[in-house]
Amino acid sequence: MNHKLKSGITMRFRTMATGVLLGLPLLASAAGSESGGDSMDLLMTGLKILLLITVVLSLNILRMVFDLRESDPLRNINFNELNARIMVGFIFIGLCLALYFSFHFQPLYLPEASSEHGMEIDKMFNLTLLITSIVVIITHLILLYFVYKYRWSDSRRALYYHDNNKVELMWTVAPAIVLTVLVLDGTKNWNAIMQPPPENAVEIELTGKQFAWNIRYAGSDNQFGKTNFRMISAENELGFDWADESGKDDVMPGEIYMPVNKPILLKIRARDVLHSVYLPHFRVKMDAVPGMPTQFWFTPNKTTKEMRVKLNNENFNYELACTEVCGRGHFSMKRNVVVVTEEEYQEWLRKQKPYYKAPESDLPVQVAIDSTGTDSTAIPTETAEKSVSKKDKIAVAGKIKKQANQFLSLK
Ligand SMILES: [Cu+2]
Repeated sequence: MNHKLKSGITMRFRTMATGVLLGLPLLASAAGSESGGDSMDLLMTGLKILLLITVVLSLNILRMVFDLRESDPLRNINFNELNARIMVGFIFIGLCLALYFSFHFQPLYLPEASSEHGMEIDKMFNLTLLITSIVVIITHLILLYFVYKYRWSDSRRALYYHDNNKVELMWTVAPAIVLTVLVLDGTKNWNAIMQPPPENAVEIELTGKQFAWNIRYAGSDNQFGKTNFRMISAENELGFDWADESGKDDVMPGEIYMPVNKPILLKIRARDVLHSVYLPHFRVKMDAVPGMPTQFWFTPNKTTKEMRVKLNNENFNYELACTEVCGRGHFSMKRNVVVVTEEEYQEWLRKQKPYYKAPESDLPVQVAIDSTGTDSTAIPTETAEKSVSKKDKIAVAGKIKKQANQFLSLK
């Protein structure tokens, strides 16, 4: 029997068998994790394993038949040539698909930037994408060429080539320069975002909790009230310390309102676990860390109305999402964001009611005034008691006594 042919078949068979044997435990574990330990699923896993063993044994028999006949139906194929071509096709098609899909899925990329620094960040992203795309395409084309050109050949021996300092210097220095330019550009943008906000910034506090965002505005005094986590309760979401007067006008609306073209300072906190503030349209993303307040300032430059016209979508809304998987209800951590003109913002702010609710005893006595201007309902309790005459009291007592006797006689 042709020794070369036999060893060829054996090699192919061994590769196949190794693949199957490596795949078996993986398949079994995958089936196991899906089933959740059900006996029916266990049976199915067993059957799958049996099926695989049957396939392996059948292949083994097939190999023995080839050995006995001393023939290989695939003997006319030059696998070395075929592999080289498949490799070229694989990389080339992969590259084309990558390019195609990067354009095809463009509508799913980040939405158009609606903040000043957002536009700078987009420029940075696009520049990085352009440079890296060019590098990927060129290096892959070179890879394609060399893979094919230096495919295995009987007539060629590999050359021992240790190193080339010139080439190594080139491919170290060139990316270093490009990366330095990109990083410097990024640092410039980062510094612009991280510098202290302008004096006139509108402050909004966002507190993440499982699973909602608490939004707080400082109210008319422009000062957030003190909070203390020990005071958190169902009625006191943020743990306001009501001894601090500046907290009594703080408002906690269900939506975020922001005036356009004005710096907004987000003060970010978390009540329980890590959350993350994400305002994709404004290119804002900052973690909310329990016990460590963070902040981010930016300037929105398109109102919600403008965006609705621009996108031709009546229902468009900016949104705040949580982008740190913070637990089961993570998906529900969403809030509407509305960007309006300065006048509309002030009007909205005036309508907001403070979060503080005075305890019952602190409430001023509600007094109804009739048309004559005299107080018709306010009767001080002491006087009211006196106004019930002795005669009335005796009548009521008699009635109760009569009812009691009736009840007893029934028994
Ligand atoms: Cu969250």
